[in-house]
Amino acid sequence: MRGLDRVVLFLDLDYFFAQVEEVENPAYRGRPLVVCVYSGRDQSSGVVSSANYEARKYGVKAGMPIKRAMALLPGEAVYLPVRLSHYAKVSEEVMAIAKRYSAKMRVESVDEAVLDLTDAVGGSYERAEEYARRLKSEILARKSLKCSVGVAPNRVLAKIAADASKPDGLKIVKPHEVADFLTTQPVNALPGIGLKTRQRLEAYGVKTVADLQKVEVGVLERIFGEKKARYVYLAARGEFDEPIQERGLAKQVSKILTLKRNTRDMADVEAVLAACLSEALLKLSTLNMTASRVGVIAITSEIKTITKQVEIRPQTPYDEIMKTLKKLLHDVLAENPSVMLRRVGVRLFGLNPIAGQSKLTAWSD
Ligand code: DCP
Ligand code: CA
Ligand code: CA
Repeated sequence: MRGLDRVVLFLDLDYFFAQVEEVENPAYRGRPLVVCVYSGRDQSSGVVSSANYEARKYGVKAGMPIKRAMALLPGEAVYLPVRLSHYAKVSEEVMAIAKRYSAKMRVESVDEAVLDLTDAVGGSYERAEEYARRLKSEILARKSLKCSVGVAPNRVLAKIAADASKPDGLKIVKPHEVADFLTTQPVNALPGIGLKTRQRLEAYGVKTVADLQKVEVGVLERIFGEKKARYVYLAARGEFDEPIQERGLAKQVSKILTLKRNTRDMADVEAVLAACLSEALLKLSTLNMTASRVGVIAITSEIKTITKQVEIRPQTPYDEIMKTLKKLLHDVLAENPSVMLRRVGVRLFGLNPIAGQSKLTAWSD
């Protein structure tokens, strides 16, 4: 006898940080709104963390320098500083709502969760659709937040479905619909394939997932390396599957970003480092952990990795950690006078749970 069809639901909150600000400040509704990570160099240096759809109409997106966003946006636009611990709290509340739909849930990031609904809905996609609708309306009713939801036979497909349905979307991909749904998607619809990889694939004439399915494993291995090639091979066929389990306790959190160009200029690197720190701190606060060490990661134009770390007090404020990181990076550059930086990152380690608070990954009903 065949087992139940697997039913996986992926939840992604729409323009999350910006939406939280919009919901809590109704006066901003309808205006372009940008949540910013200020690097502290001057009043408007730093990067965009999240933009609402009004701002996106002008071409503003996450990761863009704030100055660039200001040049694109009209005068009525609203610029707000990130409030990471607040978004983490809102995130926890949303995740607590979602958790009631399935005990098999994993929080993937501050605004994403994946739920295995197979048992809860007895393998029925009709019931799964009802679940998804109820989940969306419950999050809207209780938190005033819109989200996009995908339901499909595995996590990768469910995430692609959620992304494809944004904003305020719901997309169900039943097992017999997988092949048609996938083939029409652009390659970068696959999680893990970003804009850079898309460009590399275009050089091989590969644009859609259908094209990607025709690429031989050997070629995939040359492009992606062995491990990722296996993922890409299976994901392109809708077959990459893994059980949905809660994660174990994290030992460290990190975030690395690629610089616009190879450089040794601190002014270029600072904003990117600030964005890395804010994402790393965000992950930390979603885990309800504190860090006792912080490190800078520098990856050179020759792909050599240099790291440097120091101890910090638990719950050291953002600005202070940023100062420490700048100093560490400054030392890295001084000790390696000829290197050019290609990527930089931030790592937080020596993690400990914050006492007395619930922890996302340890929830159960
Ligand atoms: N984020 C950030 N810097 C980035 C990307 C994201 O600070 N470069 C933060 C802000 C986002 C949140 O993480 O609100 C979630 O990231 P998403 O990529 O899901 O972006 P949004 O939720 O803002 O947009 P979407 O509606 O496309 O999901
Ligand atoms: Ca989102
Ligand atoms: Ca997301």
